[in-house]
Amino acid sequence: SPSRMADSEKEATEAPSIFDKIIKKEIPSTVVYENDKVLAFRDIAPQAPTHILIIPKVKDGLSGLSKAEERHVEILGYLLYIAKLVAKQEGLGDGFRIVINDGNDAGQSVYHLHVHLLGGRQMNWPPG
Ligand code: DGP
Repeated sequence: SPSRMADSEKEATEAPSIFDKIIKKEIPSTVVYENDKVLAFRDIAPQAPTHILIIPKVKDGLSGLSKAEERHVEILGYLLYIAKLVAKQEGLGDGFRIVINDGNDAGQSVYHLHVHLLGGRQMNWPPG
């Protein structure tokens, strides 16, 4: 739990990322959905015809899913619900994929929790 984390680890989970600047509109992005809790915007390096990132506006220590605590349960569920709404908005009636990369082995590059929504083509399994 955060109370057991070393100060350096707490710093890492709270460190700002490029997504803070996207939330504050200091960096432009193509927003497809927004409310007081979440922001959904197009990925800068799309891996499918539709590739959207859905993020919580308040990070609250969620640098990645591995940092989730019980207090995050509501926002975690909400992110998936918004992913479903955005999938519908994007016309992904034939299917879509949700991805959360966590940590080095998954190739996570931005340490602010984000749900990838991918669609518009046939997805492969297993993923790379
Ligand atoms: P991940 O590898 O799971 O941490 O995904 C991070 C994603 O964020 C990656 O697919 C590229 C995207 N990304 C990084 N910087 C920016 C940016 O400045 N704008 C947008 N729209 N997407 C970004």
